[in-house]
Amino acid sequence: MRNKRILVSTILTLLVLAIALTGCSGTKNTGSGNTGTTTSANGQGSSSEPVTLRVIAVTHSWTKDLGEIPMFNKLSEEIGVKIIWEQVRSGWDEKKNTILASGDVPDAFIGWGIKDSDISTFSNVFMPLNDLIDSYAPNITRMFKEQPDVKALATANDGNIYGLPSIIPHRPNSFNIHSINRVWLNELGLETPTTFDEYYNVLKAFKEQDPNKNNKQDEIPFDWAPERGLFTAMSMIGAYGNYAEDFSGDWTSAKDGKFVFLPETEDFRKLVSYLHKLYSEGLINQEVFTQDYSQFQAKSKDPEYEIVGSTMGWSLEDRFGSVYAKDYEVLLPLAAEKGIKPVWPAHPARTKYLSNVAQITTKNKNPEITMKWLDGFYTEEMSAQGYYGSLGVCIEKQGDKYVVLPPQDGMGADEWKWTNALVDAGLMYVSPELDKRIIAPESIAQRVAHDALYEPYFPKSEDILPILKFSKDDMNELSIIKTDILKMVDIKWAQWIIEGNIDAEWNSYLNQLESMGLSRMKEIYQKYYDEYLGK
Ligand SMILES: [Ca+2]
Repeated sequence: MRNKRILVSTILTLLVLAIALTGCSGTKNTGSGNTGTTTSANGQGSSSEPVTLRVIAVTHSWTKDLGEIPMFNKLSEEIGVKIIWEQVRSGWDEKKNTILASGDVPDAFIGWGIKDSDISTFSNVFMPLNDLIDSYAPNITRMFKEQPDVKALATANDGNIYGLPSIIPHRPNSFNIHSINRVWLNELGLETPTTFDEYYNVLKAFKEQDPNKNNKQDEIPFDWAPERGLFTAMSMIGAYGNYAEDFSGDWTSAKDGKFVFLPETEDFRKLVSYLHKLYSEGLINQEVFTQDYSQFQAKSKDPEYEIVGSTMGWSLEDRFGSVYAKDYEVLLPLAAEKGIKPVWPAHPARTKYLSNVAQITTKNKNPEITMKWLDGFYTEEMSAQGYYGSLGVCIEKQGDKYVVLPPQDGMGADEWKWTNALVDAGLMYVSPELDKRIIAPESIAQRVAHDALYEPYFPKSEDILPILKFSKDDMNELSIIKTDILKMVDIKWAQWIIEGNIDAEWNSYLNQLESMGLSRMKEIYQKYYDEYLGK
């Protein structure tokens, strides 16, 4: 599994890859069922036949057939298009290159399918959208005017916009939460740990003292998500007081305006040594590197007993389900030693902005109406539904407010929204002003409150690596170097935590990174970072 590359630009990307590993069902097709007459709103004359568009949508595995989601059907009807959805819930990475290389591409992509690197590799497939936006997209134009930084994020190095961005509601600054079982701490009479040594002692007690009281040593003291990504123990590298990962999935960071590659730092070496000690004593899930994302999620929601003591993840509810979640609490950042002020990763631009949520292909014979349709997602009313789901089902208008309704069908709030909306794969513009008028459900309000607990530990802005936009050539070069380097980092990260021996191998590992192009990689990053800083 480690050969799977994770290029995470957003939480969505991580999740879709995680889901891809679960081997869920593949492509589904659904007609929108939205036939009948349309108005001339499409600008194509008064034709009664809607324009048919073939759209590949790469979504979360929980998302229902898009043709069954009321807000999307309403939009299609208003614009005068009939969407033939090809919805991909897993395995997209394996299909993507074949589709892009074959030339048999759809009229448009939406969701998580396409990244900057795909656009530069298959540049003849994607249409520059700048003129179409100017002429046919008043809502997107408004977003760009009000939020110029999101326009900058969407603009490629050649000045063109190939993929549309989004701004989503109710976002914390940090993706990751470190959690601990409060009931177990109470049961065993333990203090909340604040240092690595204290954490070790707590995990040991969790393992040995049967805190879930079933007379079995079934406790998993500490667990994190498989693969490089958002919810791993790499977030603990801030325990040494220096670095915070940037949540790119590439384990990159910054310090005082300088690019940093975390896996070559002393802090990485020390963190891995510490984690090896925990692993070798059975305090870390022994399957942490071989489990897939759904197994990781299933362990913390074991229907019989709480078995996970401490873990990483998006939220308490997401990790433990609504019943167990109340037994857990946020664990504030641990210090490697007493006296160190730890850092916890945060990256507001990555948590609040999405890039590349939609593209139009050069094969599309109706780009104007396609752009009108895409722009329709960015109206206030569609944007208010974009994250939580359709009006009347998931959200209710009360005056100028949009109130998120409770989940149905026995689902938690997360599952309910992922089922009924594109969420982090969606097209929307939630302005700061609209954000306040969308009234969050309790679980989301709680997630934002938990984020605030970490705020005193967030890195200063000079220590957050911004989202950089590389030229095609530099991106291609970076991509080749990073493929080799990250493959080796993945192998050594797992191997050293399981087997130890990092100190003996450290220098030869650094030499290997160097021979794979580490200096050149850092040079490219620094060049764009300097440009970003206006140096
Ligand atoms: Ca037990």
